[in-house]
Amino acid sequence: MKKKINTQKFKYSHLSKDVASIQHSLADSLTYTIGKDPHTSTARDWFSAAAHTVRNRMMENWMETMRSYQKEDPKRVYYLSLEFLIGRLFTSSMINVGLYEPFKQAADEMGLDLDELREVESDAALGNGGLGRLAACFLDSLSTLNIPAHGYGIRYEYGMFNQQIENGYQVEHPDNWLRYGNPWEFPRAEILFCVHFGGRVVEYPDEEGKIRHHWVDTTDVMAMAYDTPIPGYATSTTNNMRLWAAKASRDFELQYFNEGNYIKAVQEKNASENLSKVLYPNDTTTNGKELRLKQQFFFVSASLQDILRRFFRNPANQVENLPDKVAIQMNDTHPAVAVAEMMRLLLDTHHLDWDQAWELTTRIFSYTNHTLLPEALETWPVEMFERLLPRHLQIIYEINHHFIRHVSHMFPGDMELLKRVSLIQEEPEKRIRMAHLATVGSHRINGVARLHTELMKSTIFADFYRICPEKIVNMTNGVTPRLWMLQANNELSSLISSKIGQGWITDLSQLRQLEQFTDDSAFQQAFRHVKRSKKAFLAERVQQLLKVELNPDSLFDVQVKRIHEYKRQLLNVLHAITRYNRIRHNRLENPVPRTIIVAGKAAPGYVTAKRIIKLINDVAEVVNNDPAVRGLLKMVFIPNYSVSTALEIIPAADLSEQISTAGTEASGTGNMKLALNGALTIGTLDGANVEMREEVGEDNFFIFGLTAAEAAELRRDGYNPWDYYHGNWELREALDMLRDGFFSPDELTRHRPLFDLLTEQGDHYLLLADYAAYIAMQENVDALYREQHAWTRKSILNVARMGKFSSDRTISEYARQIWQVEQLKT
Ligand code: 26Q
Repeated sequence: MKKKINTQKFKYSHLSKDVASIQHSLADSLTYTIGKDPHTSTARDWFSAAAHTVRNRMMENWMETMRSYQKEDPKRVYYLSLEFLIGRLFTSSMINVGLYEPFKQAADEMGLDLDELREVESDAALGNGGLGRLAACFLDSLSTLNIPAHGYGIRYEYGMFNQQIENGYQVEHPDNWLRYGNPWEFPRAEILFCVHFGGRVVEYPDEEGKIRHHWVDTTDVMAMAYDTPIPGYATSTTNNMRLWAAKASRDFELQYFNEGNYIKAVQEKNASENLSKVLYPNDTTTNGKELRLKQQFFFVSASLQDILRRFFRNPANQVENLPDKVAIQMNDTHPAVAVAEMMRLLLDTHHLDWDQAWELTTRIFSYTNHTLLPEALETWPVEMFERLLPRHLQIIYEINHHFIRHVSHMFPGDMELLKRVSLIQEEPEKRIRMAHLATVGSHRINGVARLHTELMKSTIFADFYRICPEKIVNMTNGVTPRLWMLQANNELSSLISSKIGQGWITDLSQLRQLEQFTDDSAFQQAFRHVKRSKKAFLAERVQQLLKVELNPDSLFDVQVKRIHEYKRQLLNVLHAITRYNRIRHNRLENPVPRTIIVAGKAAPGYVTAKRIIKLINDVAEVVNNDPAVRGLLKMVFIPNYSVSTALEIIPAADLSEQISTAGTEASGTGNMKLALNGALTIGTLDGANVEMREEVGEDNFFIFGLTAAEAAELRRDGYNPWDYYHGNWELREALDMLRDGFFSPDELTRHRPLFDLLTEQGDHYLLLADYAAYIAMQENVDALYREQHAWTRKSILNVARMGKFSSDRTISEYARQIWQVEQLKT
């Protein structure tokens, strides 16, 4: 802008949050922004008007927050994540900015059905599962705690695929979530960074004769920012989530002239914009696709340029003070190339010497590990790096050189150790180990639950733990109570607030005050009433969707999470089959009606996971249609598990299935969401289950099965699943039904591969070893459920004692122990 703005003349109307003002805005938005009159408006038009009405009421706080950050220039946290599993923002935003009640009234008075409107919004499903949802919960907590923070990620045009079940099989459909526009994002066409790929490195001596490096002849892609405001709960702090979209660079246009090949140039332009096209839908096995590495570097490069630009905007900031103003958290190894990119910027652009650049880099970065599974550890072929990021490869080699020298001084002569910790894996082909790069380049690395962190120290990071024990710390996960209680379960939240006030919403440890009502029969009754109504609502949904009738008085037994062998949905199925056999052969004394609910997506290339989905649907089909079951058992697979469906399923659960093989689930967060909504947990001593049991008390938790140590020992000593097969006739009966096609009369061999997996192929996740203990514990579950009071008592105690698992607590720990950032006063 050439002319200076006369701020005297710059006056916007302050938007208040009373009912009349909301109604006025709705009318204005519909008329002036949407361009519709109320008689021809569709639900989507009204949703858009409503979203704009809410969004407008976040703008002042957002701008004020950004202004104050710029003015005060506090130390900031940058959360780098390839995934943000946000879900819908309409209700969350209203809750956080205090608009929920007046908006409801405003809508009611106008004859608008708020429930219908909110269903119009697409989920922002920019994540696979736990890791992506954790990032979204963290953003909510960062704003709520008034911590200066920025989320950085990719604006995928297509998020997590939509799952349809056709004939019992998973079919993936693209998630075109932006089709009708996204009311929460602000495109920032002027915030544009150039990201380089390919080319080559040239060395040249500078004026002082020092060797410098130029990365030249690159192919460039532009990164354009899209900003989404993230309001905290009951605070004015509104942080920013900045997602990058790929845009072709002008180079592609110039090529039209140079090469005279218009069509080819447009094709290449298109190809470069493919970078941010789609989220990779695998959550465990890393797939070594080049496009994925490009996505990683694309968002890392743009984010670091943005971070440094902001830092240098304050003339008082000098490069050596970077760690006083910048803390960067890497969500798993997906952004780990940031370590090399930061080094490149400090060395090649800011001309620091190696030691200083390295010291700054390690003080800035920290890394969160989310898995111990070896197949999930990211590595990239050196050859691919050389082609796409030749300068970064040089830098990684140099980092490795310095690190290996350091280790060899600490542990002279231990060549095996050097091989194990090297950033480069040599066999069978040369690959870069991203977890090693992230670890060496960070001052702190953390696990996501106590057991997980201890296993990091004793297994995959054992060598690093010897080299620098103080680097590995624990940050037990948490979830935001604003989404997973207030929004998911308004009824439960109101009941709680009526007893202990609203302090628990931002200080979840206050839930402990509920303990005094555990045996209060009026409270028990109200508590049960909430659960019953949530179950009835879910039953209605399932009826509409699947045409299966659920009995809301049966025990709702819920397993919702990605489908994976280690999470052992198959163990759940073995229990379902066993229960079915007991019912139809009248082997149950005092049967408790049960509804087994499963939901979750399988990675599209994960054949076994997809077979498990088909099996669940096949078993459900048989069980739900066998008159011998007499209403004592139902089984449903709810399609397309997502944040939105989670909000409907989780509050309706009586029992939470957390049954991974001990030592495999890093933390789990669904376990926390379910317990906070009053479900009792049946689970193994895995991930955060261990700490949940510690909090709620072992009498209030159904723990079964091998411990992580026992599981490791059993495998080491030679595990033979056939021993369990032959040693337990009910297990054998259930497995034989799979083998013989009992549940697949139209194709008798369909479930053979799953039978084989659990027998001949060694049952890697020890399902057969845990089967008997699991079945026995399910009998205890039934026994307790028969005693309504005893069950409700434990359910209340679970809610009361889950306060530790708020993401506010988690974020406070990161802020103090890793980032050293302060909560701002508001
Ligand atoms: C990596 C490379 C290429 C393509 C995809 C990926 C990829 C993507 C997503 C690898 C892993 C993920 C997601 C992992 C994840 O969700 N882990 C879960 O993180 C939760 C939050 O810490 C934990 O609670 C869960 O235990 C853990 O499984």
